[in-house]
Amino acid sequence: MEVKLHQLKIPLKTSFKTSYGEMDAKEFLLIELIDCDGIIAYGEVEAFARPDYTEETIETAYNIITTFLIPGLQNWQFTHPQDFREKFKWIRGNQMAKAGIEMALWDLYAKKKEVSLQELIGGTKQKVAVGVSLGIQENETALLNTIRRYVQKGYQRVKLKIQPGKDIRFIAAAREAFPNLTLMADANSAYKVSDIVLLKKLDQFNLAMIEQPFSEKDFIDHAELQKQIKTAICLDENLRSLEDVRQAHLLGSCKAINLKLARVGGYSEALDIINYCHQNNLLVWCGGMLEAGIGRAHNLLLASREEFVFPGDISASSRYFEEDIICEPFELIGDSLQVPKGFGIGVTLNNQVIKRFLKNTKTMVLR
Ligand code: OSB
Ligand code: MG
Repeated sequence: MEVKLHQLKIPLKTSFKTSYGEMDAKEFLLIELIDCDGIIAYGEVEAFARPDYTEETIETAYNIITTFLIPGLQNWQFTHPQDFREKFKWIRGNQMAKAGIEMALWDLYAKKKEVSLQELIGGTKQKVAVGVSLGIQENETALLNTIRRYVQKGYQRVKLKIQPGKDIRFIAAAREAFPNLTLMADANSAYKVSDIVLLKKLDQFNLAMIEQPFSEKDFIDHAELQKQIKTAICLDENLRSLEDVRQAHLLGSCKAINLKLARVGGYSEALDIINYCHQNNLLVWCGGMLEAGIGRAHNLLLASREEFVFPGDISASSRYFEEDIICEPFELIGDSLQVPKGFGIGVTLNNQVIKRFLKNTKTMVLR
């Protein structure tokens, strides 16, 4: 088997601002596995350039992949992609590095079996209703204009990033202008327990949920806030595994789960989390990492499972990019995206676009 790690950097159409920082390009690793029969499979490593969302960066992921994961695949009698998680359990953390390789192995396995990856992971929907995540805007007018643009495109669920000073007034303005829109807020850990009084004011705006108000290590303060408000709290940064989801549930820290393949180390853990949420009445929905086409396709396949009833952060390719890296960019039809068909992941690389944004490729050969 041969593994190619492509380092890409694609400019975003507009910069994306959260409570922790601003991004104007999507930098990531594209994983290409080529097996002995010439079958090609794909994964995407979603770690960002800076360790500000989680601890991982592109560089740390590159290191874990080239030093441990790829060499660890040498001589491995790979029977099912589900075995990947157990084999590399000894590597602590580094979920995004693991997820990039694991999702490519699932694609490879599906292509070898000549089935769709969607079928393999239990997805059934042909199309998936999606939402959009909007970065923090300069002022309320800019925010309302931005929301309006996306609503006109068809999005019916809008997530607004918030931070101290750009919260209550922004959300109030959005709710007033769009009384029936499914709205939610995401703080990316920007608040402290002393902000509970302020956060409780968000309860009046009929938000679908409030995502990750407190620290990425905190379960206790989230539980306290959840006790005091009727709006569902959703956790994101905290949840790296099924065990984290279980703790959050048992402590009452949230009612909703933002599930990202990248953040939990891939499909095996994600599927266990979906089952747990389904059995325990937690709303599970698919989050996003400004994925390029390969990561976006993997997200969509996952979100095509019946358990996903709340629209995910899986917007059309054109939300972030002038051009996507796949030949079948995702386009909004109504409020939905079409799930790719065909063996494996169901999308193919647009080599012209890739060439334009490629910084480097490393090839590793396994025997
Ligand atoms: O908190 O969900 C988040 C993007 C980068 C890092 C964290 C988050 C996000 C988003 C955007 O909200 C989701 C997307 O559109 O891909
Ligand atoms: Mg979030």
